[in-house]
Amino acid sequence: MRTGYLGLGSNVSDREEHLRAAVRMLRERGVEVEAVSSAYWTEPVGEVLDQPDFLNAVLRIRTGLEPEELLDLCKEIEAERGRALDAPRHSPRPLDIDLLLLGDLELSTERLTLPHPEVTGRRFVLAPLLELDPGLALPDGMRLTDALAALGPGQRVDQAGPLD
Ligand code: PH2
Ligand code: MG
Ligand code: MG
Repeated sequence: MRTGYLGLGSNVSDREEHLRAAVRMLRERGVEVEAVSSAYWTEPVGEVLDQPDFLNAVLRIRTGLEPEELLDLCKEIEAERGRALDAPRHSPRPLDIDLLLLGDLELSTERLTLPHPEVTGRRFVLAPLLELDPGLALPDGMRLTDALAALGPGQRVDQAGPLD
């Protein structure tokens, strides 16, 4: 069993319901969801800025699944919430589930990189991660409070309400 962290995001239709459904569906499929962060309203970051605001959250999980098995499960749940597999990268989506960290694994395959390469640069990931675990560090020792402090201005993130 490993402890891991999943990032949830939605910027289509009833965002809160998509995030709640992700928690429910992960639990139904045997992933132990130990902790759920608040939901956060966040402005789009990355390649496509002209799209609706996201609702983001982070989960702390316990699972015996191997990384690619967990990835498959996340993709399956995304698809069940109506995410089109052939949609262009970074287009608006009902549900995105990203593997952020899984134990102290560091790996890079064609499908998956752990830790998620964008963890340290995204306020919409760091804020909910640090809400759950203020002392959290990456396997290489990088403290996430330091990563957050190093971010420049921008990337609006507003804590909304609890998800569970
Ligand atoms: N996800 C992206 C790209 N940009 N921006 C915000 N605020 N939240 C996201 O979840 C997000 C994003 C790609 O998955
Ligand atoms: Mg993502
Ligand atoms: Mg994703």
